[in-house]
Amino acid sequence: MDALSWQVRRYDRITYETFLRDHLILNRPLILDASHTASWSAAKAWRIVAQPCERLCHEADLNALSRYGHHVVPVADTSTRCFSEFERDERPLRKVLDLWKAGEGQSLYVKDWHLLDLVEREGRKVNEVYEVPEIFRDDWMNPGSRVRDEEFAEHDRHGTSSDFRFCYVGPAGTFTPLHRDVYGSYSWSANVVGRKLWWFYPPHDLDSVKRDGELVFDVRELEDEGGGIKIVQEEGEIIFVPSGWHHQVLNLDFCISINHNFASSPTIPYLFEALCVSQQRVEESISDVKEMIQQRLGKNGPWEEEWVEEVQGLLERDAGWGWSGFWDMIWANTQKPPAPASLSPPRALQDQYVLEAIRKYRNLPCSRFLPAVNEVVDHVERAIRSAPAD
Ligand SMILES: O=C(O)CCC(=O)C(=O)O
Repeated sequence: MDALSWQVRRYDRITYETFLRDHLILNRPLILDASHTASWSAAKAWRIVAQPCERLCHEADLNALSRYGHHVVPVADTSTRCFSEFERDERPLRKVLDLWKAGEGQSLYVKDWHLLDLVEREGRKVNEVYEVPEIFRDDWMNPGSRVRDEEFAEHDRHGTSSDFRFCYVGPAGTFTPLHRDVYGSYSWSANVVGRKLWWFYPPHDLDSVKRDGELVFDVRELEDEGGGIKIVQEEGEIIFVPSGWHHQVLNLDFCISINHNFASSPTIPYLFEALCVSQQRVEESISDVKEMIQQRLGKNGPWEEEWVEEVQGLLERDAGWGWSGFWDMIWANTQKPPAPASLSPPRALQDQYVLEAIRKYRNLPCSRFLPAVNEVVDHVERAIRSAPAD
């Protein structure tokens, strides 16, 4: 095993307090052992005992996945690179399963399949697949059944409750290139079948995985693989990926995994920072539009309002959300916490994260031109300040 792999602690049991203190707040990875998924329905339904085998190992039961054969899923061809990703298309899962059963399609990787959302839309419950481990229940990005709640839907005009719960299925050798997760979120990933090899690179230490100033696609192209933390995730284990950590993942066996991107109050500074970076990129990419608006309305005229609106619109399309979605998410989750107090940060700490984000947001020049967003921010602040102390 790699010399640095000790940096990823493995737990057979962990309390929420330890998870919060040593991993959420310090932003460090961890692994939960296979006992955390042993009772999942998928752990029983999707595995066949393989033989002969030196260790206890399983093969994927592709027939069990056939019940989802009608789901149209994203499929990456990991033998064909396309810019910073692989070539992708969408097809009914049935077609990919048929290829695999015939021993073909060994480079195809079903990625970002919204299995759990589709199961819910079909009127069933996600417990036919899994159960979210307790320490990950304070999840501000996947509000689950609250999406159907009218009050939440009112605060969901900008797609903040899009689904970030995925299933990944692919043969040995398929892989996910070097990347970090969307929005500055955390993620967790559970191997239901098979083992994966992970390479981790902490934030702010990425020179070793760059070539000509650009991040490499596949760290295996580099001498010493960029010196990252390399760790094997065994079948049944769950890995926690901290915010902003780059990672690459290789399927060592035929793998089926469940992955969530998630956020909670300790993620707010990372989400905030990531949104500022995305906004700056959008502003730079359409600086010509800014000049056009300024010419039309005059540099001393009311150009900023139109410019900010333009930037927020593009940000929502490009990055998936803007300030409106960010504050809607905070409002919704502070009003209706997704997890009980025992599985969430203490109220005072959560308030501290939110109030700091309010302070920073109000210092952004764009915030002067977003009256509807500011109304939500004012609501959030008022709710915190008027709440009785615990
Ligand atoms: O399992 C994979 O191929 C990728 C998983 C991943 O990158 C993640 O969960 O963040």
